[in-house]
Amino acid sequence: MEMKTCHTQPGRPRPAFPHPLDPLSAAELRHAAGLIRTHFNWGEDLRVETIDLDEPPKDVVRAYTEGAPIQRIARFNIYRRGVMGVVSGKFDLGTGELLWQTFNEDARAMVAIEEVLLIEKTVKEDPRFQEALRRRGLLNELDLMCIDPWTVGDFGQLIEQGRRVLNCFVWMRTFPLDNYYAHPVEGLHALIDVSTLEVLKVEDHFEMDGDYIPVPRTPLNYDVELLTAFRQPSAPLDVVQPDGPGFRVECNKVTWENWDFRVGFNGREGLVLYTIGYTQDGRRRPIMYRASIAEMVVPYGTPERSHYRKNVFDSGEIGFGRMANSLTLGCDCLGVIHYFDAEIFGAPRTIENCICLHEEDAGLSWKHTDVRTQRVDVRRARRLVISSISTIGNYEYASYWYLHQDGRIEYEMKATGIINTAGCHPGQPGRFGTEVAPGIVGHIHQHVFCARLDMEVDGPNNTVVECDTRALPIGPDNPHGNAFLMEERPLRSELEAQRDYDFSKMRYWRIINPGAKNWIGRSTGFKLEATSPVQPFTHPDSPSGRRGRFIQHQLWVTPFAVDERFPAGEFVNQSEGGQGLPSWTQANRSVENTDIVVWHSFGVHHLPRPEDHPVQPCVVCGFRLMPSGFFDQNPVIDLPPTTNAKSCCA
Ligand SMILES: [Cu+2]
Repeated sequence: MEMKTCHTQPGRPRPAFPHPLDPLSAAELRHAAGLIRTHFNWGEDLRVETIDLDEPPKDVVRAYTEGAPIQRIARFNIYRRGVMGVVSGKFDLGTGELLWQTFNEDARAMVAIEEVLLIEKTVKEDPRFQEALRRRGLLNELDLMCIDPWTVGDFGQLIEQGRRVLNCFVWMRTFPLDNYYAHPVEGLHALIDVSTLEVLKVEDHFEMDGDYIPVPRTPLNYDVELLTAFRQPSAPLDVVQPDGPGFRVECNKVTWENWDFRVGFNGREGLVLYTIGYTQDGRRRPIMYRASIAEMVVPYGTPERSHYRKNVFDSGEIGFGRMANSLTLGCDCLGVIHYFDAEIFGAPRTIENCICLHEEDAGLSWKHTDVRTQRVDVRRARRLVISSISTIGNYEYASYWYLHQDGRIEYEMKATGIINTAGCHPGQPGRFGTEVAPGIVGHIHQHVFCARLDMEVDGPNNTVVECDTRALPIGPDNPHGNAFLMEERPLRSELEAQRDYDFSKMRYWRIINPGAKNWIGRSTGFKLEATSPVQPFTHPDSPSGRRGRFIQHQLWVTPFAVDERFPAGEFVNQSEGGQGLPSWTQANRSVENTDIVVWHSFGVHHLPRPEDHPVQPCVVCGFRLMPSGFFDQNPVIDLPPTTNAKSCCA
C-alpha cells in the first residue's frame, strides 16, 4: 500500500482571528499548558487530563463578526501523580488570568495512553504474576505476554478506594508479529494503581478453582505480512472529480450544496460539528448548534471470573479524540479528500489527517415516469461525509456524519477491530458467549453510544413531540379493521421526555419549532428516527448499570446548560454512578419551546460471530434526522438534470 498523504494544514497559516468555536490551536494549547505549569508548580508530578476550548456562550457566537476580537478560554482537568482527585479550571488565554478552579476530590482522571504503556513492564516484573505464569508452564514465554489494562468501574471493593485502578487482562504472542488476541491467557489478572504503578493484586482464577483453561495456540492473523492468500483484486473503481470537490473549506468552516457548518474536535468526543444550517432561496435556516457523540459504554454480559468488570466507557474514560487515527489517502478515504488535522494536549502532538471530508455518490435522489407521456425525470443524489476513526485497545470506532442534499442528516458508527477474546475449553464456551474459533470465546455485550444533539431548528426554541401510530379498535370508527393513525404528544418536561423506542407504535420523535410555520401552517421540524435502538440488559441499579444509566432510555431531552455535556458525567472513570443525565433530569425542568438538547442512545447488540474474528468487518449502527415539515415541498426538486458522461455499458 502506497503511503501517500495530503496534509492540508501544516504550513497553512491559521486565521489571524480564530472563530469563537475553533478548537484550540497548537500554540494556544502550549500557552495553556505553560500557564498551568507555572500556576500549579507541580513539576514532574503534573498530569494533564484535558485542555480544551471553553466554548463561548451562544449569543457571543451568534453575534460574532469576522475579525472581531474574541476572548479565548481554555478549560482544563489536571491531577498530580499519586494524589487522588482532579483540579478543573479555566484560563483566559489573552490575559493569562485563572478565571475559575475547583478540586474534585473523588474524581479519577481519564486514562492516558502514556500511562497504559508503562503498565506492561511493571506487571511482568511482579513475582506474583510470574508465579501465575510458572503455574501455567508459561514463564519462559514472559517476553511474549501482552497485558491490556481495562478500566475497573466501581464495585465498592476496598482495593478500589482512594486510588486510580486498572484491571489487566493477559494475552500472548506465539511469535513477534502474531495477533495476540487469538491467544488469551484466561483467568489471570493484575489490578494496578495507575498513578503509583503499584501492582495491588494478582488475581489467578486457575489457583482458585484448579480449572486450567489452556491458551489456544493456533495462530489467527490479519496482518498483511502474515496472510498468504489474497483473492483477485477487484476491477479498479476510481472516484475522480476533475474540477475539484463540490465543497468549500475556509479554515474550519465548510460549505457544500445548501449546507454550511463548522468542524470542531476535542480530546474526549473527537469530532464535533457546530452550527449546521441549510440555505434555500437566500435564507439560511439553523438546524443544529452542536452535534457530537458525547459518551459510549460497552456492557458485557458474563459474570464469570473477572469478566463481570467489563463495562467500559471508551469515550469518557479514554477519549475518542485522543485516540484518533491519522487517516491514509486511498485507504481510509476514497476520492477527493480534504483533511483536517487535530491538536492534542498533554504531551502536545498533532494528529495529521485526523478528520476526513469528502463527497460520495448517493444513488437515486428521485424519479418519476409519466406512463402516458413516457417522460422520465430522474436526479442523482450525493452526500457529504465527515469522518474520523479512533483506536481504543483492541477495537476501532469509525464515526461518520452524512449530510444529504435533501436535508437529511445521518450518523453511522462503524465498529471494527478485534473483539475482546477470552479463553475456553474447546467446545465449551459457556452460557455467556460464542466460540469464535476453537478455544476462543467472545462474550455477549452491547455498544451503546449517546449522541448529544443541541438542536436549533429554525431558531433556539424547540420542542420534542413523540409520534406514535395507533390502530383503532374495530367498531363504528373502524368498521373495516383497516384504520390506523398518528398521534402526537409534546414532551413537556425532562422526566416526561425520558422515552423508549416502541416498535408496536412505530415511534419516532419530531423536534419542532413551535414559532416557525411551514406553508400549511404546521410547525417546522426534523424527525429523529431511532434506526439502531438497543434494549439494555444490565440492571440499572447494578454497579455497572448505574454508571451508564443513559442506556436505559433511547431519548432524553434537557434544557441547554453549558456544563451539561457528558451523559454519564464529567468524571466517568471509577464513577459510582448516577451522574449526568439521571442527575440533571431529576430537576424535571421544562423542555417545551426552549433551547433544548436531545440525547439519543443507540448502538449494536453484539453476540460475536466467528465472522467477527480474527478481525471484525465493520458492524454499523446509527440514526437519522429527517426534515419533517421543515421544507414546504421536496427540497431537491431544483436539482439540475445531469447525465454522467463517464458512465458506460459493461
Ligand atoms: Cu462488539
